[in-house]
Order: sequence, then C-alpha cells, then structure tokens
Amino acid sequence: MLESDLIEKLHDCQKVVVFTGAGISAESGIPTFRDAQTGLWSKFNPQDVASTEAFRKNPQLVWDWYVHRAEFVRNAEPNSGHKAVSTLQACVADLSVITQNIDNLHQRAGTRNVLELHGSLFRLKAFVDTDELFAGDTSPIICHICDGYAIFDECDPYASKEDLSAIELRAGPVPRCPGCGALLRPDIVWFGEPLDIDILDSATRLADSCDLLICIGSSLEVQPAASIPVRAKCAGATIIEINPEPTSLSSHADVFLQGKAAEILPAFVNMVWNNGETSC
Ligand code: BV8
Repeated sequence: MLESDLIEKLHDCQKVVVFTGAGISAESGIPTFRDAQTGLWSKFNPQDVASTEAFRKNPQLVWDWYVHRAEFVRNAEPNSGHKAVSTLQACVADLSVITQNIDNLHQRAGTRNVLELHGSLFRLKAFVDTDELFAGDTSPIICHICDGYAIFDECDPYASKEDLSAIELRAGPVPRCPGCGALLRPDIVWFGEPLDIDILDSATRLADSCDLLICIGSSLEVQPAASIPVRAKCAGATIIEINPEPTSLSSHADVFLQGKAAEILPAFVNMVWNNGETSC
C-alpha cells in the first residue's frame, strides 16, 4: 500500500515516462529476451544471433530466429499491463513510452507516443554490410526503395516503396529489396549496432524532463537503454519500478513494487489515478 502523500505526489505528476522491457510482455506469452531461447533455439545465445556478424555469416539462420519470435508475437495479445499503460495515458497530461521491446504490443493496446529504442519486428530494412561498404565492394548507388546500397549497378525504376512494405517477416528464404536486390533484415538494433540517434535523443530528452518514470520489466543490463531510468533519477524524477526481481535500479527507486506487471500495474494505476475506478 502506498502512503497517501506519495499517492498525491504521483497523481500530480504532469510529464510521465513509462520505460519497458521484455517483462511487460511476459504475460502475453512472449518469452523475455533471455528466455527466448526455448525449444530449438535453446542452443543459441541471443547475443550471437541478434548481431550483424551472425546475419553476414548465416542470414537465413538469423531470419528464421526472428520468424520464430514473430510467430509468438502474432499469436499474442496485449495483456492487462499494456492496457494499464494505455489507461494511464488517458489519465495524465503527457505520457510517453520508451520501450526496448520489438513486439508492437504497446501500440496494439492503443498507446500513443511509443519510442522503440531497439526497433520493431514489423518493419524490414536493407542489410548494409559495413565491412563490404568500407572495403569499397558495394555499388555507390543508393536504392530509392530501401535506402540501401544497391548490390547491382542499377535499381529497378518501376519498383515502389509499397512493394517493400508488402514484404513481411515470414517463414521462407530471406527476401530481397524489390528495387535493388539487397538482402532485407528486421529493422531491429543488433548488439554492436548504434541505436537510431533521433529516437535515442528523444528518449534522453524525456528522461531529463519527466517528473515521473515508471520502469517495468527490464533487467536493465543492455546499454544505452539501461541508462534512461538512471538519467531520469539524476534529473530529479520520481522513480517507480515494477519487476518480480530486483535490478540495479531497485535500490534507487522511490518505490520498488515486486511482482508481475499484469497484476501490479493495473492496481497501481487505479490506486493513484482512478480512486479505484477502472478508467479516468
Ligand atoms: C551499442 C533487439 C554502440 C534485438 C536488443 C561489451 C561488449 C560489446 C558491447 C557492449 C559491451 N558493454 C556494453 C555494450 C553495449 C551493448 C550491451 O549493452 N551489451 C550488454 C549485453 C552488456 N549494447 C549494444 O550493443 C547496443 N549498441 O552499444 O552500440 C555503437 C555506437 C556507435 C557505433 C557503433 C556501435 C545495442 C543494444 C541493443 C541490442 N538489441 N534487442 C532483439 O530483440 O532480437 S537488446 C534486448 O535485450 C532487448 O531489446 C532488451 O533491450 C535487452 C534486455 O532485455 P530486457 O528487455 O531487459 O529483457 P530481459 O530478458 O533481459 O529481462 C526481462 C526482465 O523482465 C527481467 O528483469 C525479469 O525479472 C522481468 N520480468 C519477467 N517477467 C515479468 C517481468 N517483469 C514484470 N512482469 C513480469 N511478468
């Protein structure tokens, strides 16, 4: 139970950030990043598969791993934790989500203003092999469809961006850009790859300016994402953390609510913002 003065303080917060990791999707049946290694994938270390080197070495293996994960997501539904974030967004003046997840479940729960730090399973982009690029092995032609480096010396002028967006992450051979033939890959940030600078900049500004950050279901082990909640703390925000396990943030949080997001978050939102009602 929260102290009444803390409830009042939380209720008066104007600029809220919800920072989420794989744990908020666990109760939708999607394994957390480190638990993704179930069944045939149990022999792969995720960091070895989610990397440029892995795709360069065996694009089909990496493609199939993401097809495997996308199947979990396509069969999943947003859970009451995702829905509670959407409810909270209707209760406060300004709420943004900063997520490490690639499953699109916040958006499917109706939440707006979602920053996907690590990309999305539901967007594809051209695979640009920086080794080839720097070795000068790549044509200088930039494809007007995928913004990649055309591997042939011309790009199909009749191809369209709609042709590219019609290609999905599905079982089968790794697809190629309809314009230039470049291999396509999930628009996801792999280990060793930089995050999208605009998205990271937006997330950093939110951390510096929010008055409340709720950190849900992240092990806070991957950088630079893990620095966002800490940055908000340093900027003076109130920090609430929800996780069944303590993390490196827990001792710095104003409140650490130990438990599952789908159970704790709806009750927390109702207690602070709804006086026990189910909507604002
Ligand atoms: C970069 C997309 C620089 C892919 C992901 C040493 C060597 C090499 C690199 C590094 C190094 N030290 C630091 C780095 C950087 C590296 C890094 O941080 N490595 C770690 C492992 C040490 N970071 C990077 O490489 C990043 N890029 O640094 O680039 C650069 C700059 C310029 C130019 C070139 C390069 C890129 C990192 C992004 C990697 N991609 N995802 C994919 O998904 O396939 S990371 C992936 O793991 C997730 O997206 C997530 O971000 C991360 C951690 O996962 P979590 O979401 O936290 O999930 P996890 O399973 O860990 O934990 C789940 C939590 O939920 C647990 O706490 C659990 O208790 C809790 N939970 C469980 N059930 C519930 C629950 N909570 C609530 N309710 C429940 N029911």
